Amino acid sequence: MMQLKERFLSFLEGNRDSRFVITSHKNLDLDALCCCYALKSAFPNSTLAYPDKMDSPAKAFAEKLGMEFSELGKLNPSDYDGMLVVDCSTTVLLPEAKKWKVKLVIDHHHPQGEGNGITTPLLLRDEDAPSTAEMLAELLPSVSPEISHVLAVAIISDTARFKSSRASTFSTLASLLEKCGKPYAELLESAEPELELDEKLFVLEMFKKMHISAHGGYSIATVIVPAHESLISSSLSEFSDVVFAAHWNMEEKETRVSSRARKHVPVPLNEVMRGAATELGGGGGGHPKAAGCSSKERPEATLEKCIEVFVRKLDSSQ
Ligand SMILES: [Mn+2]
Repeated sequence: MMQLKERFLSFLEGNRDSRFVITSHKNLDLDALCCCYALKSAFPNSTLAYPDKMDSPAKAFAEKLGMEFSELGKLNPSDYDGMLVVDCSTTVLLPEAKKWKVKLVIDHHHPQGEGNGITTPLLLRDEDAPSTAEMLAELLPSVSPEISHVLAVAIISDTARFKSSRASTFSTLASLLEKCGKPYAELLESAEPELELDEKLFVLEMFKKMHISAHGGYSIATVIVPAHESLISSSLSEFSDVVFAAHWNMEEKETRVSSRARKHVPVPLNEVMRGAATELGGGGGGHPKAAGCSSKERPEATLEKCIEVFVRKLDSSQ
């Protein structure tokens, strides 16, 4: 981490006043949103942008703090000194990066597939960091009370309330909490806002549509959903050991899968997603307990493949 910090600080020294666009992956989550915002504190002339949309916790928090984000597609690369990317290092989740000169990438995800990496002269990656926010708390030379607030919310959210954490997650969070002076309960409400009634009803409807199986002592739930596949997979994984939720994306003519595993499941889902995607002509990756993939096959065939790859990897691990 020390070496990453030196590289970050020397980049900062030469580029502090530059006009960058700071952005992250599609469907901005809290870690992505908050890291963009926190990074701008070090590059104050920069513009914040999102590639397509924000998920609902990110949207609510951006509104609460009055964060201003532009639509990335409406910005012209020639008006800026380049792009900085946080919480993402793959063009699968940020295709626009190909049109920009990306000067810096800060990410905690495992690289996703051959040839999909965002091209940049400075890649700061820490795969052991449970959130990019934890990396930024360490990298930034100074962190104001407001930025402490923002990074703390991102850490609580991206660790799924500390399901993925390490010792420094707690010490970093403790110091951020002290600096921002906010009660933990308020940060938790921002990190995990209560769902709207229609969202809750939608999740409950999807429970009725799921298929249930078991293999090697683990329950597997699969479901085809009309939207919100990551909300559904994380909701179902409150109970099922493994979940695959698939959604057919009409525009892209592809299936998107969101998968989750409970903490005792020995097979890393990012490997399952990468394996399934490779066999189905798509991209895949993520984290061991939360991953996703795209596929050119229909949802039914894609889910079958996900289960097949999971079972194969489970059998070879047992
Ligand atoms: Mn993240």
